[in-house]
Amino acid sequence: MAKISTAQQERVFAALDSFQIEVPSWGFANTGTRFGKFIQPAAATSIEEKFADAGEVNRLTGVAPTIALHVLWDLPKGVSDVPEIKRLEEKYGVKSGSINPNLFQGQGYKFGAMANPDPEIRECAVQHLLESVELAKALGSRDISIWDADGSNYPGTQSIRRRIEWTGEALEKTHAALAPNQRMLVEYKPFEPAFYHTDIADWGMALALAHRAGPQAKVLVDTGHHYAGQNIEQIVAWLLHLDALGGFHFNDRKYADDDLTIGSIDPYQVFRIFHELLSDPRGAADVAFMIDQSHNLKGKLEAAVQTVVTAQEIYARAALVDRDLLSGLQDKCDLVAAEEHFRGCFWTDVRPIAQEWRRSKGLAADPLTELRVSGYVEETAKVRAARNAGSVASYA
Ligand code: AFD
Ligand code: MN
Ligand code: MN
Repeated sequence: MAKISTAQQERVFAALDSFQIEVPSWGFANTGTRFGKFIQPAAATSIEEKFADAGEVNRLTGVAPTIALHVLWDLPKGVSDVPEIKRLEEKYGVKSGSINPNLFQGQGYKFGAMANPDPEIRECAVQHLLESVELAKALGSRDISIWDADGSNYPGTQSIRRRIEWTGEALEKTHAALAPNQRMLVEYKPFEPAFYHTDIADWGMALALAHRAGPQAKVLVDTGHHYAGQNIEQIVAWLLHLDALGGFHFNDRKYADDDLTIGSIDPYQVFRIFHELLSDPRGAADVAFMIDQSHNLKGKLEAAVQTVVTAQEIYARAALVDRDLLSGLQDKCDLVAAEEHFRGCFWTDVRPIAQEWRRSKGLAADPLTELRVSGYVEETAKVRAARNAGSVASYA
């Protein structure tokens, strides 16, 4: 393997200096699949414990200073929860990040939320979105990250066209409430929980809805929300080209929206996505990196640290690419030389450089090992085990 040049080392350090990724509050609590949950003794059982765990991930990695919050799960009392959240931010050293409305759990949303045929239900959804915007303002959060679970399960049971209009209206009203420094991220997902059509099924629908909503609306790419074989880095390139990319929910998938650890199935795809970002002439500075994973089998904290470190190190590999050299080889159609440089960077072990960067920042060189020797998980399990034992039993 080619030795890493000084220029490459400098690019990697610069990339690691700019790299930040947001952890999801729901990644620390017990979650499961539709077949049940396997309760973890050390899982977070309160918003304070979620902040504590997020704080530990940031203490170990130094690159995860914000936590994504889910409105109903983390802020059940709305704005009256804000003082407590501010206290937790101070205590654990992590700030509130993106605010995630919940338009998928309410019983009234059985046939949809923003696109429910009943105008009263649609209005409830809009009110929830507007409350979420106000919550974000009170917390100083820039992004309201909207995942629309609406759709239908059988052909002919709903009007796709009328639902487009209803969805557009709701997002337009939400956009109108944004503060000048806020953004609305429109997430797309081709299926689940709706299994015939999803109202926002792909990047084109999300883009059209974002354009209709207004200039502060952008598209959110959840890497698990694509059909098998889709070229996600091409979607990323298009959204960057259109200045329409708001951010990512990172995870990996083998079959569906599996929310597996980033890079665990296809790390080369993550590298190709990061290459598009690092190649963006505008620097892709405003593209939010968020994790959307909630591990059922791995330990919550271990998986969170592993995820952050994996994302960081694949980003470092993408920073190895000499984009001027690559561009020249592309112009000459020197295919093998271009590919050898590109994939050679992917295959380069950047862990030594990453460890050197961490030491230069006073961080543990190997956060995962540091977590394991810290005893944090064992200590929290002692405190939380009883509460977790009382949680919903796993599928019998
Ligand atoms: C689920 C959905 C979607 C959403 C997330 C948080 O598939 O990705 O962003 O929950 O609400 O993963
Ligand atoms: Mn997501
Ligand atoms: Mn998802």
